[in-house]
Amino acid sequence: MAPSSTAEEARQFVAKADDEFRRLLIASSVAEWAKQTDITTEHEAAAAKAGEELMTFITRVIKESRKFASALDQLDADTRRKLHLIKIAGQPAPDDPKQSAELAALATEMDAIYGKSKVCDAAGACKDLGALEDILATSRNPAEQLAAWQGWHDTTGRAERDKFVRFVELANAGARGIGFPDVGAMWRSGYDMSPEDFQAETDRLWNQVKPLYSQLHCYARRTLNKKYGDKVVSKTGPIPAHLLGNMWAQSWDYLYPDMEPYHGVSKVDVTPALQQQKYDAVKMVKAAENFFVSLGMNPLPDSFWERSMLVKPPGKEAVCHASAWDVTYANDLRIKMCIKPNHEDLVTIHHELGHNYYFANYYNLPVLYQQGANDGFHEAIGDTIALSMTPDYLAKVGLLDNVVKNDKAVINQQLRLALEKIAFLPFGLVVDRWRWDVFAGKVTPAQYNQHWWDLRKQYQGIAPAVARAATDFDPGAKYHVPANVPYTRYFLAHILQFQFHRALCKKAGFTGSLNDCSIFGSKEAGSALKAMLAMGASRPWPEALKAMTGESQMDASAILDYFAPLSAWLAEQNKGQSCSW
Ligand code: X8Z
Ligand code: ZN
Repeated sequence: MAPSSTAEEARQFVAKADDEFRRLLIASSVAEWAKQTDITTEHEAAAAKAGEELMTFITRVIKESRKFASALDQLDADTRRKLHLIKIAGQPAPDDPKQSAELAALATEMDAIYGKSKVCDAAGACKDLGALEDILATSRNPAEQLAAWQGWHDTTGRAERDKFVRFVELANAGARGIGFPDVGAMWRSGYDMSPEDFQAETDRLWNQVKPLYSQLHCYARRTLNKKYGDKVVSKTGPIPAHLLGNMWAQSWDYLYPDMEPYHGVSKVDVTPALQQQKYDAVKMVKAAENFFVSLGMNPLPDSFWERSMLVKPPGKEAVCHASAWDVTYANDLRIKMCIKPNHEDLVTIHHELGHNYYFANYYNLPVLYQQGANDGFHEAIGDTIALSMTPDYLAKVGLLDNVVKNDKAVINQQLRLALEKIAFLPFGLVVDRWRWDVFAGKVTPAQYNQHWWDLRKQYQGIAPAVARAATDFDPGAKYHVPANVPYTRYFLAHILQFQFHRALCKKAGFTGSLNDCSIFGSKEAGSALKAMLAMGASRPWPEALKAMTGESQMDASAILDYFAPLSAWLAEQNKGQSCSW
C-alpha cells in the first residue's frame, strides 16, 4: 500500500523540525558554553537571546504538530516517536513575546547569580561555594560548619527568591500554552508512560530502598550524637543539615572517617594517593578516559582537551557545577568543571565522561534522538563505570596499596559507598517533589521554604539548625533549582546504575558478589553498553533497558543485592534502637 499523503507530510514535517531544532540547539549551546565559562553581561544577553529563540521555535513546532494528532495511526513508528519527542523537547515560551523574553532573561540570570555567588565577611573577605564546601567536608567544629552552611543558604537563596517566583509563573504559562497543566506535569511526561504512572514508579522504587536508608540514617545519627552530644544532635529527631559533610546533605561520604566500622582495617579513600602522586585535573580525566577506552570506546577527541574547562579560569566568573557537553551535537565533547584533586571529584569525572560517551555513541542520530533513553539513563552511565572502581581496580592503577580482602574490609568499603549512594536517594526525590508541588500551585511563594523543609524532614530526616523564614529560599541554594534542571533523573540514576552494573558484570563473565566486580577491560561489557548508548532516545526506554539487561522495569533489587552485607551489619548495629525521626 502506498503511504498516505498525511504519512508523507508528517515524515517531512519531523525531518524539517529536526534540522531547524539542531540549528537552534547548537546556537543556544554555543552561547551557553560561552556564558557558563565566562559570566559577563554580554554573554548573558547572548545566551538569553539564543535561549528565547529556541523556546519560541519549540513552541511553534509543537503547536503545528497538532495537525497530525488525529492521524497518528497512519504514521510510521519513527515519525510517531519524533512527534512525541517534539512535545517534550524543552521549555516552551509563553504566547506573549514580552513574557517570553522575560522568561529567557530570568533563566540566564538565575544561573549566573548562582555561578557568581560568594559569602563575604565584615572585613570584605569572600568565600565561593568551593571554599564553603571544603569547610563542611573537613571541619568538625559545628559552629564553623553552621556558618558556612548558613552563609551560602542566606546569600544565594535570598538572591534567587523573587526571580524564581516569577520564573514559575512564566514557565507554567509556557507549559499551559502547549496543553500541559503545569511544568511539573510536562517533566513527568518524559518517561514513556503517563505522568501519574511515573510518579507511582518513583514511589515504588523509593519504598524498595527506604528501609536501608532508615538504617543508615539511624547509624549516622547515633555516631554524630556520640561525637557532638545531645545539644547538637538529638538521639531521636532529624539530623542537623550542616553536619553531614555536604552543603545539601545529599551525600555523606566525607563523614566516613567519623563512621569507619573497622578502624584501620582497610583504606577506601584515594585522596591521599592522588595528592601524593601529584594528580592534576588532566591526569584525573585521563585516568577516567582510560577506563572507557578499556571497554572498547574511542579515546576522547583532541578537541576535548583543547576546549574543555577543567579548572576554574583565573580572573573570570564561571559556573563551577560540573557538566558535560556536545556543544555542536557532532562529537564536540567537553566538560566544564573546577576539578579538585580528591576522591569525590575523581568519581564526578567518571560521571561526566559517562555523559560524553553517551554523546559519542549517538551523535550521528537525528537530534531529537540525541538524548538518553530517559534522563535517568544519561545520569547513570558514568556512575555505573565508577562502581567498577573496586579496591582491586584501584590497586591495579596504583591508587591503593595493600588491598585487604576480608569481611571487615567489605563492610568498610560498603559503608563509604552507602554514605555516597544510599544517603543520596531521598534527596534525589525531594528536589522535584518540592518543585512538582510548586509548579502545580499546591504551595504559595510564602510557603515555598517551609514546604522545602517539611519534605526534607519527611524524606531525609534532616532539619536546619537555625530558624528559617519565609523570606529565605533554601531550594535556591541548590544548583539545579536556579539552573532549572529536573532532578528526579538522579534518583532514577542511583537505582539504574546498580541494575546496569549487575547486567554488565554478567556480560563480563563475573560470578562473585556484585560489590567486588569491576568491568575494567571487558570488551563484552563494553559492546553491550555501547549498543544501548547508540540507541539514544530512538526507542522507549524499556526497550533500551531490555537490550542491555534483559529486564524492562526499573528495579531496586540490584542496589539492595549490592549492599546486602552492609544491610545485615547495620541491622545488627541498630538492634534495639528506635530508628525513626
Ligand atoms: O549535578 C550532578 C552532576 C552533573 S549532571 C555533577 N549531580 C547531582 C548533583 O550534584 O546534585 C550528580 C549527582 C547528583
Ligand atoms: Zn550528570
